[in-house]
Amino acid sequence: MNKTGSHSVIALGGNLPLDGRTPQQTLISAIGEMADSGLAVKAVSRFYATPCFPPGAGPDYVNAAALVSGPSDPAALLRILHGIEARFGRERRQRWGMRTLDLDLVFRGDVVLPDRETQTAWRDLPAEEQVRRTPDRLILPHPRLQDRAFVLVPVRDVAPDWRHPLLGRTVAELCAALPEREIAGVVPL
Ligand code: A4P
Ligand code: MG
Repeated sequence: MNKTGSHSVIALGGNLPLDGRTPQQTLISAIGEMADSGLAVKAVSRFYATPCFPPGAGPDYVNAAALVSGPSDPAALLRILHGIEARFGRERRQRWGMRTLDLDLVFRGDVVLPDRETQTAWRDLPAEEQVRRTPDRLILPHPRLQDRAFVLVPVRDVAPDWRHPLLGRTVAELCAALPEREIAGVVPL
């Protein structure tokens, strides 16, 4: 089994300061909290400055990714992540709104949740629906993973060879499929 077989990758992002600390400092502290919450942090990506998506919706983000091993139940892992977000002042006001800290579960091994059809339906959601509809349950792999340079580039640092269980492509291949301009916008700090 490859190294990501029983591991999870968490995408970290933030674009608002918290108590005078920069988003990068918040992300570093959040990784410390993961370890304190019982997750074994195996690798951390570089930190990147990334243009806000959608464009103009706020300041640039800092994004990173962490490879962890944790509870075998991905829902239990997401609960831990939500607890950490709450401790770092995250308020859910607006979908895709500005935030001090966003922790998304990108994948857990090759687990597909809740099932192939539902994951595929969320993945294929038309762009105009994506901002309007929020899943009420855990979707794995994260349905927007393959579209986003600000997720794929940090994830490539920690898990380049992980293969998407439904798309059949590795993270490195998914990255290579994105427009070069989008990859170039993700700049190491
Ligand atoms: N949910 C379902 N599946 C998952 C999963 N795999 N990981 C549920 C995490 N959560 C998952 O998430 C909404 C609901 O999705 C939750 O109930 C959760 O149980 P949320 O974190 O409450 O809301 P959100 O963060 O606004 O949504 P989401 O989908 O995490 O937002 P995105 O799509 O991550 O967008 N621009 C740059 N440059 N960098 C960024 O990091 N982030 C966003 C947030 C927008 N623009 C950005 C960035
Ligand atoms: Mg989120």
